[in-house]
Amino acid sequence: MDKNFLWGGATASYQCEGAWNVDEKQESMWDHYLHLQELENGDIASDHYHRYEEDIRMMKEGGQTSYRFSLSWPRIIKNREGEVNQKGLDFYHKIIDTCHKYDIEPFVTLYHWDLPQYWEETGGWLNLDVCQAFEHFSEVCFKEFSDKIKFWTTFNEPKWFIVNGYFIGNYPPGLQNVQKTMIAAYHVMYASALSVRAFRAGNYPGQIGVVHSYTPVNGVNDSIETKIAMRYADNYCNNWILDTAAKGEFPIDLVAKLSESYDVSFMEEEHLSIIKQNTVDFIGLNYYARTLVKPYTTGETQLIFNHTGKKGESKVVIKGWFEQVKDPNSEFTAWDTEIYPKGLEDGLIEAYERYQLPIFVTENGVGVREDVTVDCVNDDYRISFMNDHINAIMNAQDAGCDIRGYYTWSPFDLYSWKNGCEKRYGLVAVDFDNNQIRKPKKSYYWFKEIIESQAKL
Ligand code: BGP
Repeated sequence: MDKNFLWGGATASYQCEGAWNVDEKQESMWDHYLHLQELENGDIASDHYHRYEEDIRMMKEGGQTSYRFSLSWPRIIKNREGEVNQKGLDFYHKIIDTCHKYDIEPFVTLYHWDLPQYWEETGGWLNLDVCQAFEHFSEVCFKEFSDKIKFWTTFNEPKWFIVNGYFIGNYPPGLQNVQKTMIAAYHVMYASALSVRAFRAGNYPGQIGVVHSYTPVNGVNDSIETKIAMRYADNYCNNWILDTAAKGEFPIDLVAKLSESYDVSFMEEEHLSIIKQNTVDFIGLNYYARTLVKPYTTGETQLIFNHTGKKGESKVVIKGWFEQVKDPNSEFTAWDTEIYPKGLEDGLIEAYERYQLPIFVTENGVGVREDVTVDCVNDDYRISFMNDHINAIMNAQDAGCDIRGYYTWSPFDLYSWKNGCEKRYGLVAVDFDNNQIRKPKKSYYWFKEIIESQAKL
């Protein structure tokens, strides 16, 4: 690996900070939704708000060279008028300064799903005004932090929060409406371009990208029908984010297909030209698994997401488009995620060929139930998972891809959206029931050795 290759872990404000109503932080759509539904929430999470120093120090002691985290919009902006909360800015200055103190490169996400509830109340991502509000929030952050930050990203995983929030309905705002899914998706990609435009206009140092939940698509066979299903799946899973952010255009065949049944008049020339002119400098790919598809044959659209950790619950069928299938030869986690490192290698090669932009693997990890009361969690499964995925990255680099970093999800245990805290990804165990005690797992030491051995090459 190149000497400048970044090795680290990724988190999201809502999933780790806690302190949900401290220091004038406003309510986010997730606070509101989970409180209303009386579900396990991130009110305290890993209490990173108060323990960030310890967490970042442990990253350093674990050999890591970068920390990917998100800025909470409702912590920084107080209201729809755009008033800034100095205490919110101060908190992120402390995070960033602590990173620099430990020689850790901060890698910033502007939006990791915690929309201020005061915007959700006006329609959230269905409201075009929210795009301008996001541009304002971005500008506040660029002005405040850009002398300390080299790597920015606009959105984390547009596909995941839009599809879950507007199509499946298992995330806030809990809608199941295709027309609204399209509008929200479009607004998010437009907002991302506005943020890139503000970044360029301010001539800030550093680079800006977007982060995508990448699921490279494979087919069950080589038939024409399967190839068509694969194209539908690729448009649905990947292209509307990556093509739009990296090439400045929505996939033409996707728009044509959707316009047969839905109203696409919200796509205005002025927005499209802003999207066209404001593409990203790099792409961040979060990789957990691929999507294996067969042609759609029969039945209604069905999207079931496994939040219980009981194997076999999930299902993805998009009527007329494709059906996701499970490879009988693969291993799956209790939450139905396929373990398939080869998908990362193939996917990186495909993405690099297609976009010719530097790539960061911005998330990769495995979620499991673990007993964290022991001295050191023996997570050999995580070691083997990470090892195979890091090898996949090396293979892709050998094939000529420009890959600049690897972030595991996550450097320490966090709250997992709708799954609660029992689905653990961390290299450091957090005992949520016992004073938030942190203890490195076996994988933490293993990762340190990998990073150090790479640095010696
Ligand atoms: C990604 C998100 C993260 C994180 C991770 C694990 O999609 O960017 O926020 O949560 O997946 O997912 P989960 O917590 O649902 O298992």
